[in-house]
Amino acid sequence: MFCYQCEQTSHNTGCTNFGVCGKDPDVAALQDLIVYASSGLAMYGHRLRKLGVDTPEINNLIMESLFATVTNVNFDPKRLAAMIKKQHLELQNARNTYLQTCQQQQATPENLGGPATWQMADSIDGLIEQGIQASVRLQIQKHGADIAGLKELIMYGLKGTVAYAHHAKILGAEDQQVYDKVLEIMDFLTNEEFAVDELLANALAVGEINYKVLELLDRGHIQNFGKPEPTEVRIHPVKGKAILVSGHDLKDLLELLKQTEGKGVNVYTHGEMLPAHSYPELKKFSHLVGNFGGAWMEQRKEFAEFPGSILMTTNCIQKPKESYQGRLFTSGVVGWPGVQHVENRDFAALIDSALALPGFTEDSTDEKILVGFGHDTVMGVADKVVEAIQGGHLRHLFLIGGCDGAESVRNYYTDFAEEVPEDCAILTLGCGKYRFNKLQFGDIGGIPRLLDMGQCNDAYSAIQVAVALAQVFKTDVNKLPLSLIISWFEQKAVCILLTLLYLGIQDIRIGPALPAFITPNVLKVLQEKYNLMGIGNASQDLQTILS
Ligand code: SF4
Ligand code: SF3
Repeated sequence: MFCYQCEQTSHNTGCTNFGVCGKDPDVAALQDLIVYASSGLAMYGHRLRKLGVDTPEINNLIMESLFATVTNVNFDPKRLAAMIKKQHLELQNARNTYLQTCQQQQATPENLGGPATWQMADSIDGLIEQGIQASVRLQIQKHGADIAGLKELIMYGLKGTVAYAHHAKILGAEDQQVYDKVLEIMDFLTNEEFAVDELLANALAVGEINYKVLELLDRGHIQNFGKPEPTEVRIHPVKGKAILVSGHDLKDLLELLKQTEGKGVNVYTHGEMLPAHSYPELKKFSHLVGNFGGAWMEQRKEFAEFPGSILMTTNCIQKPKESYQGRLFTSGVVGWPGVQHVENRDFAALIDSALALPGFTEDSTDEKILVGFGHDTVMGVADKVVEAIQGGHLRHLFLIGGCDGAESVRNYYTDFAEEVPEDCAILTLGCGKYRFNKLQFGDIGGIPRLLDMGQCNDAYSAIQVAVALAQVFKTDVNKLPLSLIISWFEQKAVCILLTLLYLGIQDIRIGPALPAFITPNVLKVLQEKYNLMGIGNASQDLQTILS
């Protein structure tokens, strides 16, 4: 196997024997084959769209299957193989539709090769062998590290984008332009030869389309759950039966809250579910009692300690410990072999499991943290923020956030947040916030110094606030007293980075390690164009920014 798509990749070069995430070589091969088959679907999909044919099945399948290959989403070979079968069937349909449409429109069909002609092997071993033939390693051998790395930058960005598009679609927010552009870019990646400029332009095109998707998702969240509002969230448990919900899918949470109403079970959020407490349509359920634990990489310890059943709705799942595997459930595209999977949001088995478990036997302290600073809330106090900046009371804003991960070097983000001077404020989002969101930051003239904007996708809110401030100050976002200190881990962070670059945002600090797929040559280009840089030492970086 060869995989270098996430930040924790082995030796920061690539996982070759076994994934640091727990992905074994067979699963890695199946995921590579899924990407390959998705490319074949995109080749036909893109051409069908040019001929005016709608391709909803292709779009849905690409979203679902690429999402399954995002880090820490689906490790279940059976579910992955079933997905591959679905892809193969759809590929045959797409091929037939393409040929028929060409005939009807008296157009000459293109003689497509590569993934468009893929014929599925008839055994799991055969699929694994086909996956090995689709490995990134062969791309590196064929095109060299720079070109292959840029191709993967685009593909990983697309994986993040379609994962967010999948979230948005669940909430009824879609845009045909997004699907068309995804097909077009994936088709482009099936070319035989590439120029660096052309690849960079496509990477920015992913950023552009992802910006649209983030907006769709923001709209979907607000339409379904109301506008996030500042809300205090309890971070210690209360006595009673308990269910813990992790991941990003707020629709799953809503349905679970409905199905648990009046059943005597308390629901807790974990990881990226924390922002749920700020949405009116979710917080209205009194049995959504609080948050338990921190970011994803704490789950093996925290899930073991949690005395109820647990639902993992999206990334990031880790190899379950035996102690809690039997009370862990997955939904959506998430999968782990042997873990019960919830279909169609029917949470009966999960609820029964929680009722049969002891739950918390006593109340803990009612310490709380504040969440819910989406763009509307922050814009609502924009005049105060502007006044504070103009009056010299608010010197600088730092966006510190993104993903979290297990490495101790990620303490950089805690150190940085702790050292931010008292006349500066912090915006945060994603699961990276758990590094410092339980610390006391106080306020500046009534504006909290730590503003939690939500999930990683709520980077959209941060961008909206930056754009609005730039308008007020009649300047460019890059000239605002605002710095971005981003922690990345998986491919959702890659598409957000591409969106920030597409928007022309400069001087971003990213870490803890730079992506292994960005080679020194490519990094040089990004440094020259955007002054993109790695993180260094927290105190020194802070000093440099403020001086
Ligand atoms: Fe390694 Fe990350 Fe790939 Fe897992 S997803 S195999 S940890 S690079
Ligand atoms: Fe976290 Fe996995 Fe990325 Fe949504 S839950 S930010 S790492």
